[in-house]
Amino acid sequence: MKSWMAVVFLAATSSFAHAADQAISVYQDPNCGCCAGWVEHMRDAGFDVKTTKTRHMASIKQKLGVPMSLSSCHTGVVEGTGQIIEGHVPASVVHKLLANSSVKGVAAPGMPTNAPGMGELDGNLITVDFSGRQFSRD
Ligand SMILES: [Cu+2]
Repeated sequence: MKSWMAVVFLAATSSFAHAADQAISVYQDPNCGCCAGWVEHMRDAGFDVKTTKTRHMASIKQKLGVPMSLSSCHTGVVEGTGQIIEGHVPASVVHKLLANSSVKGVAAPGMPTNAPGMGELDGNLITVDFSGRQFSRD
């Protein structure tokens, strides 16, 4: 009986942790159409995305520690871990980020046309961590 209860408890806590990992707050400019495209991509992949429209993206990025040189149109914060997602980062790369808590954030700098919300992945989309090192290629 006791071990059965322990199993139920573990299952409940791990699914709770999973849900928190999947919650992302996204800040975007009100006029950004491709931002909405990326949010849809993330929701399709099972992430729970909350969006905030704001005209103060530059100060938000600064506050969250996004390097100016890596900035894109929208900025996401993983609620469970505090990790940052800058721009049109594929959902598969966000999973890779979540698996490595030592990485503070990952960016798809600028507005790459071969990224989710912009266009089709072509195998050449490079994302970088916040020190500018390559994190993924898709
Ligand atoms: Cu964009």
